[in-house]
Amino acid sequence: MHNHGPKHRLLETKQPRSRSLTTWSAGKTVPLIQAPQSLRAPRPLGMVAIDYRPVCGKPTLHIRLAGGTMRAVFRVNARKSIFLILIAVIASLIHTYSGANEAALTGEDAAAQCKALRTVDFSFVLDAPTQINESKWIDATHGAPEFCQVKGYIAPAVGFELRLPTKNWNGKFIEIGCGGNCGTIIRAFRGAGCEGPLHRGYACIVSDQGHEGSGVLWAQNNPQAVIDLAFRSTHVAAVAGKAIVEHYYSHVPTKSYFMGCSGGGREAMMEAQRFPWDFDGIIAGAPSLAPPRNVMDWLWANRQMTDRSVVPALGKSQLDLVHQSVIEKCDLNDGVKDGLIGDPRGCNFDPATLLCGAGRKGQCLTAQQVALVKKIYGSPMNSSGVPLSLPFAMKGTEHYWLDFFAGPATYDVLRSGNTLYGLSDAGPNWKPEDFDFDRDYNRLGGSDALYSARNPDLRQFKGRGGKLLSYTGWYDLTWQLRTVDYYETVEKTMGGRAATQDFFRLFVIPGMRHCTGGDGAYAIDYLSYLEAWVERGTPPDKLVGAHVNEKYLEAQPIPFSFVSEDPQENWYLAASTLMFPLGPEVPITFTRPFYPYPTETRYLGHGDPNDAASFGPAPVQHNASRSSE
Ligand SMILES: [Ca+2]
Repeated sequence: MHNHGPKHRLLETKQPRSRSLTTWSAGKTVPLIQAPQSLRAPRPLGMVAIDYRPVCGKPTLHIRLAGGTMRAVFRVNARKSIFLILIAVIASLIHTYSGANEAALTGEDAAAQCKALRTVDFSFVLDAPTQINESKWIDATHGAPEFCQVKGYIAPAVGFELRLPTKNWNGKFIEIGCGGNCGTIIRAFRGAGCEGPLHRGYACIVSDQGHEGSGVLWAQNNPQAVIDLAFRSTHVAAVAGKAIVEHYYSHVPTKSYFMGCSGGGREAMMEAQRFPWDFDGIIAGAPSLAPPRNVMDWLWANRQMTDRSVVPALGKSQLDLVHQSVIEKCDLNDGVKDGLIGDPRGCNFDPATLLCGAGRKGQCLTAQQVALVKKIYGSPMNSSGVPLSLPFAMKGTEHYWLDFFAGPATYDVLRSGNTLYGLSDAGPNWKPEDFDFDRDYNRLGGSDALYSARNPDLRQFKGRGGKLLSYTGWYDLTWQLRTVDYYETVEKTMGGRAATQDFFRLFVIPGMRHCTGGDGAYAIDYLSYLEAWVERGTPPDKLVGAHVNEKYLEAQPIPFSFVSEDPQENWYLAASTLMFPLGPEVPITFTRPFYPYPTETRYLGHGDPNDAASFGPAPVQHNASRSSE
């Protein structure tokens, strides 16, 4: 059972709008529901189709305009043909121009059509029968554009909100991913949600991925809801969203995008792998590619930090010591001493150098603490020392360990994460302490088949012209190595680096935490780079990121109930609310360029190290995979 209230009766009460097509099935003619134009074929604007075909034995010129809305047939000689073709092209351009005007709904028309959406029957949408419960006009406020707010659900229970701009509709559609276990629509509208794309003129949709509320109780005895979270909700929201967009504007979107991070990054990869025709361009941020293994990895670090105790085995002062020692050792691996390290896999810091004893003055680590730090840097292992997964925590992340591995929210995240993604039959009384590293890793395969998005065969997505931009941070502290591993596997599958980078590029940002924030230049306008790639054919050879001034972040309201005593955590939360492109009011501390993986960024040796212009691409050090799973 689950908690969705009265929104499930759609299919019993609604009738298909059109029965104009029929097909043969099981010995009788059955109705085939007429899908909206977007589901059948794109309606080209200003298309001219010209061909010669004999009619009654005479050569005849056929001219067809705008997907069949006009048709002309002429029996002519060659000279007249050229004249008529010119006329047809001009007519085509006029059609295109008038189409663009038609798309710009304004004033009372827009408001009335918005309100009327609530009564439109979308139950006919193929694979995504949709009910609109509410359509409301929202006036422009505080610099935000006016829009039509549409709320509803896709059968049986994928709740969504769609925002339809009016005066500034750019003709495009975007879906924004959710995060964590989802279950809410509101969260995805903040910061990197629909607000930014709406400013740019996008029609923007986000779903709750098929359930409401936090926790995991909704998943119990509810396989449909599990499937919706796993992969279906993202697809049907795209299908339903496009159908509503087409109805409202009388045009199919010219381009469609998906953008998400973390759980939303997983949705992004799932789309590229399973529904490659949904989107022209996809942004997959810090994708949670293998949730069952991710939660086991996290649990490993938690187990080392807490060892089933309420007092972490490593305190803030020890972790700060380790962090500072790592930076001292490896700061120059990007060519500049600035407190940031580049690729941490090349950092050979040994925590044993901090062991208390003769020759070590000041702060130090006990032998047990040294062993713990090494274990946290390493892969989860069983008691025989066999690695069970990829390493989790990279060097340079130590100052975040206390909050992330042993903080107040960690326990609940691990409990719900393992119950849902890892051990789906663990039951409501299961505790993270119960996970057995000698047994339970071998129970993850069932959930993996549902939730994981690691298929490296992206031929269909590439073949339809799709572009995939993925990113993660070296300080992500979750599954950055799995993202790198996936990218490297795609290169092997798709025929090498060039054959991959012409449609899929990964950027690994030094010093960036999960999705955003941290010590690096984490503020990056990914959507603008993707638009340039998809719409103008300009691939992202280089991204430029910014590090936003902490004082500015401190002054931003944090739209979460959780406020930490550690200012770094609050800066991180505030960073997730930044909108792109960054406005001129946002103060920048430094900027830095990033190149498609595996190319690293390196200081040129001269110039202001706070300026991206002082950096360039380092020669690729390694072509072979450094990680495997
Ligand atoms: Ca450095």
